Amino acid sequence: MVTAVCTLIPDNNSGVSGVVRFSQDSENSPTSIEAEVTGLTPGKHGFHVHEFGDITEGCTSAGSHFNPFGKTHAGPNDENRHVGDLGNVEANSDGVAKLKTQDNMIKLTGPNTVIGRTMVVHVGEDDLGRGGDDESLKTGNAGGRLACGVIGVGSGN
Ligand SMILES: [Cu+2]
Ligand SMILES: [Zn+2]
Repeated sequence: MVTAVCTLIPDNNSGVSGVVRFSQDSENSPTSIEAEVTGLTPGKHGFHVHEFGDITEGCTSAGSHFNPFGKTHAGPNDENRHVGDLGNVEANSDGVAKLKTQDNMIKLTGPNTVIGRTMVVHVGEDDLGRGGDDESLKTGNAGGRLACGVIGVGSGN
């Protein structure tokens, strides 16, 4: 089993933080993802793996959605999507979002591992590529970046 972990750190004093944990039994098995994010406004917030493990200029320097196969933006259940497209987390009235899912495109081993890349939580809801405009097919119109963190090797390996 391979595990990975990401501590989400607030960008521009957003007050949003969290932890994301990943585990994958073997190279071809789905990756389990568990996230808890706090300090959000209630509702949906875009949640993606971005390309670079670079947060030197805050979450902006993490670049675009991780997209090693050159696809357009979509949702986690779509076959054609960015690898990093995990859709949304949804915060309750206390501003806490919990996500527990499995994903077949997120890998923790091999050339397209997400370890060393960055998780980002957004201000707005990801429209999953169904917004009907160009931006929807790039970013899902999820808006600015509230928190991010580089995905690192987990202690459970
Ligand atoms: Cu994003
Ligand atoms: Zn995307």
